Amino acid sequence: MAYEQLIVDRDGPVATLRMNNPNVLNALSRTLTAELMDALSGLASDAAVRAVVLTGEGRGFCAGADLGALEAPYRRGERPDLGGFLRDGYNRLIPLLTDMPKPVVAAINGVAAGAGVSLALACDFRVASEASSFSLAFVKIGLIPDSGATVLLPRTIGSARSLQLALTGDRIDAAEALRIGLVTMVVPSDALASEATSLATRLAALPTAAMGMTKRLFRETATMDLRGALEREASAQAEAGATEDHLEGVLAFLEKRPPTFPGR
Ligand code: LHQ
Repeated sequence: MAYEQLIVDRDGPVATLRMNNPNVLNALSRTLTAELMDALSGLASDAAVRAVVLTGEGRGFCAGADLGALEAPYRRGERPDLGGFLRDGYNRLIPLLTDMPKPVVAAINGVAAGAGVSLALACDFRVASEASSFSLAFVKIGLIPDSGATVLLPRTIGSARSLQLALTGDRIDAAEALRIGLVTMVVPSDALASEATSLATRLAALPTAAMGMTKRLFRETATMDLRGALEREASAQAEAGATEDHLEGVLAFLEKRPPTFPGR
């Protein structure tokens, strides 16, 4: 399907989504938000896709909410309901990434600000280019971190550093993002696409069903006590144990050959 502000590429089992609103550093317009939701919903149910890459065109990854859209109503003296805006938009978008039943790699090509940081946090892997930077810019316009940032950021880098970034809105560079664990890999800008694709390609050959269940377990057990988590693990392991991937993994090990996982 052709989109206005999103490019979708398929290379075998890897799908790459490129946000394409570069004049505003891929700020999340209503169009881009709707297109991301449509594309991610399709990829979630497409068994032929076994890993997803999310990146941006131009020098931005994503500058967060499209503030241009607020200009007309604010100048007219209107105050749109931002809670409703979130519930209709980003609150539906973010779970499409976190709950994607296959791995999602953020290839952070440039600046990520506001909800753009949240988008990156909702992905499973964050590979950043040396040109990337990060700002929880919400506070600079009198807002609170949204789109899951209040949960996903402290879960990723701890609450003290999260609060510092959230309260100051300070922009940090790729090296600092790596140091504090906000991203897991920093590569030269011209190597970003190939590094992210090769990671996604490697992930796409692994047991997809077990990875989807692992993501689900990490989400569910985050708020559980140990005994509850042990029980959830047991029922998920029963599901994983019934997959073709599990059978192939065990047989390949016993036969001393590399496994070929069908992804189910
Ligand atoms: C933009 C944007 C942008 C429109 C750059 N929108 N045009 C918010 C509101 C409502 C409901 C609920 O949720 C939220 C969640 C949020 O995401 S709040 C946070 C929103 N984002 C921001 O506040 C970030 C605003 N942008 C910036 O602070 C800077 O642009 C950053 C730090 C991202 C990049 O700085 P520079 O590298 O110096 O680039 P620039 O500022 O020159 O931007 C380039 C162009 O992109 C420029 O347009 P122009 O026509 O002058 O070339 C900007 O106006 C436009 N742009 N972000 N979010």
